Amino acid sequence: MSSSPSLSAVTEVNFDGLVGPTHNYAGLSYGNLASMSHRGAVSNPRRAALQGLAKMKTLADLGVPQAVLPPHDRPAIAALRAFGFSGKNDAAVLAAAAKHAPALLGAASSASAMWVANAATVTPSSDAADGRVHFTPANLTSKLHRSFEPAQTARTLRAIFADSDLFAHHEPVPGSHLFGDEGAANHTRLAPSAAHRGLHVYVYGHQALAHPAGQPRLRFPSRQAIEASEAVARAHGLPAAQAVFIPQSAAAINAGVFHNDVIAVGNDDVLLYHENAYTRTPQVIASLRSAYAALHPGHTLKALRVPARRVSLADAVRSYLFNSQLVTLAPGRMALIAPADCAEIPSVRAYVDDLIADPANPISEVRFLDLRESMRNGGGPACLRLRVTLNAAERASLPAGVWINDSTYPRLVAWVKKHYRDKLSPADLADPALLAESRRALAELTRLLGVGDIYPFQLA
Ligand code: SUG
Repeated sequence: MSSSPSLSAVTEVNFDGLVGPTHNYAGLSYGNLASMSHRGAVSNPRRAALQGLAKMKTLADLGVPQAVLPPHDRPAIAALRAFGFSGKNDAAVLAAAAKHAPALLGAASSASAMWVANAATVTPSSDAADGRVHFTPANLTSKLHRSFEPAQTARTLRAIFADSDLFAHHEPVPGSHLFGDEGAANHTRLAPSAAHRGLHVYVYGHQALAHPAGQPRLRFPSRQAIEASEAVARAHGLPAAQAVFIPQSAAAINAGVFHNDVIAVGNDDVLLYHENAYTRTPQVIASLRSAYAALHPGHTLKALRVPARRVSLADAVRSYLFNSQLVTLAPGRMALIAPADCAEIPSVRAYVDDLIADPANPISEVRFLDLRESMRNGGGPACLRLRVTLNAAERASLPAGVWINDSTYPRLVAWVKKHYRDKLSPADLADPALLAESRRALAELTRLLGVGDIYPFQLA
């Protein structure tokens, strides 16, 4: 396909979740080893938000279009009210929950909405039957604290992607926790470039409607049902030839791979994957190659296998190598945006050095970024971003304030420094001042970003 001006104007935009003021370590995610092992540690929300913003600026400076998604309001008073807590005002609801159900308050206070790879699944307009960009917020039913996110995610996405001629917004996939959907973290789009039609790869952990005897034997929960992924592809009007559904391996889930983006990363025509990522990985990769070749005759998928003898599953999870972002700098030239932890684990460092030096793949440079505040909760570079492929008209319709550039970046840094604490322990979540501070911060942020009135709270 030759690139006409309208096609070359199609680009992938990374929308990163801005870390919220209540970022803390509550040990809420069973099966996510980092979250489990940091339970009760003292966090630094200010540093977390600044680390996230620094990543956004690094990407923007590399010429990769970068935008931001605002945090959710936490503690989630509406969720506490739904659990029966009441009082004359929100501070009273908070006090009652802190006294009678501190664990529930912990879940209602998580800043987990920062990991926007789990916010939604997105289909670009070039792939959808009706020519609009489609969004389905993830239902996140597998974890209580994350199940509070979809309502705000829907409000935020509708406010930013507001033009209904260009954008279509769906309801989250319904059903119980059996039909878990964790969004783009279990989805990758492969294509010769952003402008080409994409092969959408959906990775699932279980089939909810299969007989219990047919379920994988798991130590940790599977968070994605194939039925949920199929529902999203169907609702978005994706042609059958452009959708592939592949099973995660039980070994990976049991090693702490709670999302596919902890064990594989795709970008354009490259898929970097661990050999133990899938059930029968060689057959899975062969099926991807043939679906890709059928969609794009004359093109080949560059599937880069990382052998377990180079990087063990345990080192993959510890380093979050596969949670790196792979970004296109120029046609045929990509950078790996990796967590700093990858540089410190010898097997992973050696593998990355070889990957960059190998002229047979387009990955020619690596940036190691310090995202330790988020990493301690199991959130690396790729968890923090939602990829939205947009053409020029779609980009032009967005509020200007959501883009990260030389004028918005310093404003957001100043905003974080003004509002965020540099220390937070789980006990601090009961502090009514934290609720008030967070709401003041978010109210100001909506003005900075120009996204309108997206939050349900009233300032006291
Ligand atoms: O859902 N951690 C998140 C991390 C999400 C990572 N996202 C991707 N892989 N795309 C989760 O497990 C921990 C919160 C706590 O324990 O306080 C948490 O929710």
